[in-house]
Amino acid sequence: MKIHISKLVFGAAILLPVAAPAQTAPARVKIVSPANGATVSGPVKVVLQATGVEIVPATVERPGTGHHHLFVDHDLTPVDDTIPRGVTGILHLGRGQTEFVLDSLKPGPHRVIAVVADWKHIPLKPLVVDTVRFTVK
Ligand SMILES: [Cu+2]
Repeated sequence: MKIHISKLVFGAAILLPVAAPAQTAPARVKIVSPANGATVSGPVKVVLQATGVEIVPATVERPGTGHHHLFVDHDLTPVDDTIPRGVTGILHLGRGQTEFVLDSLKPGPHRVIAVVADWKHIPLKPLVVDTVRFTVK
């Protein structure tokens, strides 16, 4: 058993230098749930997965980081501008959350767009975005 664990640790150590250049790989975001095209019951938990960018609270001013935003049945705002606050359908996950529960979606079709933006709430470039469409029954 001990041999197994040390082998695993050794393996991880070897992988680290290979994984490090991921910083320069293009950042991506994926809405893991709900699945595109799914029919779901409310409340709807949106689960986000980002790669190539560190998801942090909006208060962290550091390159290579950002926080999630959800556009719920709302078109994207201009990508060179600050994502507005206090707008129905636009959510800042400003504490660095990677999940958010939408508890007031009416039955019917919906669209959620996820965008990662920096501490100034300006979308990262190139744009880090994903879209799902789903139906609440
Ligand atoms: Cu924001």
